[in-house]
Amino acid sequence: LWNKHKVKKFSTGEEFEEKFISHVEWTLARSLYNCDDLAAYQATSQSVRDNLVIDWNKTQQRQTARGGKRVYYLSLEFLMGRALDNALINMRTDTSTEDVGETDETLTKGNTSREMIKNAMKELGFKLEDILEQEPDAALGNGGLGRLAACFVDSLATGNYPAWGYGLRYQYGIFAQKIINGYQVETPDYWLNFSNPWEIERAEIQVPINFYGYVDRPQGEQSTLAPSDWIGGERVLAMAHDMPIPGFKTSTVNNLRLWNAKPTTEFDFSKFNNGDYKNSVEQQQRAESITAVLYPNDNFEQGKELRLKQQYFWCAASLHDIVRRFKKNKRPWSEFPDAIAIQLNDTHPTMAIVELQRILVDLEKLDWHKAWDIVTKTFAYTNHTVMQEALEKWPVQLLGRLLPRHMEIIYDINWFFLQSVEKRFPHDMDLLSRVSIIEEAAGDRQVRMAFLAIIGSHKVNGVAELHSDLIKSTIFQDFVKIYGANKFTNVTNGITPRRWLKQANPKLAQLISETINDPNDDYLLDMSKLTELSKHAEDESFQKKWNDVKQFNKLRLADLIKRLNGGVDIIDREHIRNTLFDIQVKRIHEYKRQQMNIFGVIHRYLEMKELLEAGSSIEDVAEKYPRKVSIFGGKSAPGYYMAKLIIKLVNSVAEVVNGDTEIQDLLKVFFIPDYNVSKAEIITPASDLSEHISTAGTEASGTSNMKFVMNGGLIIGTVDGANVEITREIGEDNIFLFGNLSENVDELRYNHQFHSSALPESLLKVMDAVENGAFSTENISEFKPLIDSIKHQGDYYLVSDDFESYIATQHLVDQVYHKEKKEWLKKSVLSVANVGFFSSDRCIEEYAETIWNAEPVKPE
Ligand code: 26W
Repeated sequence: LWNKHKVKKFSTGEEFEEKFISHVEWTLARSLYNCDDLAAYQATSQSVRDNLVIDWNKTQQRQTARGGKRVYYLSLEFLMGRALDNALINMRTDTSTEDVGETDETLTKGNTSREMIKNAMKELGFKLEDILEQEPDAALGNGGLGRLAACFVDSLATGNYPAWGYGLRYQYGIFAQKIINGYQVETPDYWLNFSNPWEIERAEIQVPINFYGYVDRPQGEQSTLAPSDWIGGERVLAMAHDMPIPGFKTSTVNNLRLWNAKPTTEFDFSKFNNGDYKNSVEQQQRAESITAVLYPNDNFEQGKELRLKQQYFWCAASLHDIVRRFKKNKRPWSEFPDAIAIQLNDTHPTMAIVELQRILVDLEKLDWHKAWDIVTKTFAYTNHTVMQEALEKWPVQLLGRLLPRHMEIIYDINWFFLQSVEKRFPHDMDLLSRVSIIEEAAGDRQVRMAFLAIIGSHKVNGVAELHSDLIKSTIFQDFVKIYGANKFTNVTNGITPRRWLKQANPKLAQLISETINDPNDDYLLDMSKLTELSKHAEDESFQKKWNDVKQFNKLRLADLIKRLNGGVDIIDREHIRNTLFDIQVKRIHEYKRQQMNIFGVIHRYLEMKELLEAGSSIEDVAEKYPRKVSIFGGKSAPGYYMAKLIIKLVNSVAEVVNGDTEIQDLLKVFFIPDYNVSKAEIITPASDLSEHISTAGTEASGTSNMKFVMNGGLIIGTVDGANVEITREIGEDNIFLFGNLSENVDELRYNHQFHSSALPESLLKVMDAVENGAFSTENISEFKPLIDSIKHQGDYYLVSDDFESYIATQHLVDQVYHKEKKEWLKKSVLSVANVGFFSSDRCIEEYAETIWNAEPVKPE
């Protein structure tokens, strides 16, 4: 009977329209007469979701039936952005005849399912572009780490890997950034305001999670290694919400499971007896606070109890879910690591290691050592930062109170680990205290989560070659000595070309598919096909088309900037072809050195003014400082004073420069408020030049550098993170590198501390202007802390050491862009031609082969 009434996917425009209308009428309970763009977005998404759900169900059945190894990606952040356009691009409407009766030939082509829906929407009276704009970003992440997780789930589905993502369903994503009077102001991102058509609530999947309480052991049992009972003191429920993750050109639809905290319905007799009804309701409501809000820090650890609660809540729910699925197959526990690989996205999910050990020992009664063997074979850990202030540490006291049994287990893990170290390196007390999971600092003892993650994993990887080398020679040096170098490996980050090329830059995608004769967009699955473009790099008529696409995208960004600037246009559209768009968008952080960028802008402005004062004509000025728009964007952590000051300085400089009629539009500065994924899709394709200028050795990888290159933008950058491999792939002639190398950073810092070396003239000039209030609005010494950090506090990020080579390289950029346009365009084409390595598909394949040992499960 089930077969007779099989649900059907829509596969024609006609069928889509039918679906759409029924969702308007039934799901939304509206009529076509009062269906606005928002309702149309909802109904379209529901219709598309229906198709995905059919494939999603089949994918899960297939993956279960084939019984291969499953991969679980644990990430506290998934910065997904919008889902609808992505689904339209990835979705197959061309299922086999078995599914839909007849196949519509036209639907198998690259673009057509999106085109088909666009046309159908038009017939229904809607414009697809407007409908797409209705969707709020799913902004459940801070920056690079969260967006990486989002690119990974896309590539995992595209590569047909049986893989799920596990995360938290925050009610508030990363805050929305308002710029008021030049300052960042944070406002809550209540993204679930309208119902979210992309999530499927699994009310049947509820996992009880405990906190606090105490540990109990059978009478007479002294050893913490023995199965123990943890009697929790507070209990909440984790409820699953699933998001379908469609692969590109495959019917594989994977799952992203996000947990939501809910109160239990358990009855608290003590409260009842006290007659304290109101208090017991309040206690219940507290449960929901666990998944209320994403912590808005990037690369800075605060150590708040609620954050640890979030982490354990999520790890415990996910592990419970994974173990439940494993147990259905009744395989022996020893086969757990053959069935399951769990990847830890940074140290945030490290408690999953301890939780699995607890499940195996306390609940499943496995011998401690057998259990530990299973645990270490299951987990692998990715490190994303070497910055000390970002390394997670939890006070023993706090962890022991919140999770008493886990604290015991951590002590035992540490005990066995230190014993093994002692055996191999006898009498080295220094080594033991350096590698101990417990840091014995004066007063408060802390659990070092990165060390626990290393000890509990079989592989540890960094995210770019330089970074992976650095972690081996610095923060994890002792562990290389203990475990050998093979435990440590590199998987260079990547980005999904579906979103970051096809979706963000449809014009470029079209030009590419025409030029390399790939009408079905197969290059999006095999980016090595792009090398074909090299042939055309110097072809003038091709260069013109290439440049036209860039101009189109720059105009699109100019429109966005105008809108964000209250309708006031600051970009001279007539000269847009000869205006260099110089963009730096990423989280605001001292190590990323937005301050150096804005100092460079100030330097340029002062030089222009000086030339004018000395009697130069504006044409002469333009000769040396041709047209440029300097664009910034990014959020600061709410409590990060210096980063917020940098934002204020950028806005103050913008006000002065943009209002100065003497320089006649030769230089403009704009800070894009509320930088997010959907804005990045407009911004990235529009860059001529983007800035990736972190102090060498501080940016683990960077991924926006890859996005800009994939869109034909050139890079000005330091020899840091993935910039190194970008240079290797696209050729050193096609990137503007500058600055000191990471191997010299320690010495330079040392010099700043102990010798007061003279700062470069160019930088002094800039700092003088800032100090003299040239850009101050409120009080003259407003920006003093930014100057002091360089002049008097050791210039930790080495702005003064790199400034001159930065300015010189910017000058070179101007010359090539304005005087050697053909050269510029050639570099741009060659960049795209050789960017293939940075597809997250390559990256996922490396994880699968070298870390997970997992195989794709392809649909028939
Ligand atoms: C606990 C506070 C906290 C929050 C987030 C510490 C650390 C983080 C992240 C690990 C920071 C982060 O996003 N790192 C970035 O990860 C990207 C993806 O690998 C890299 O491209 C960036 O270089 C790195 O800064």
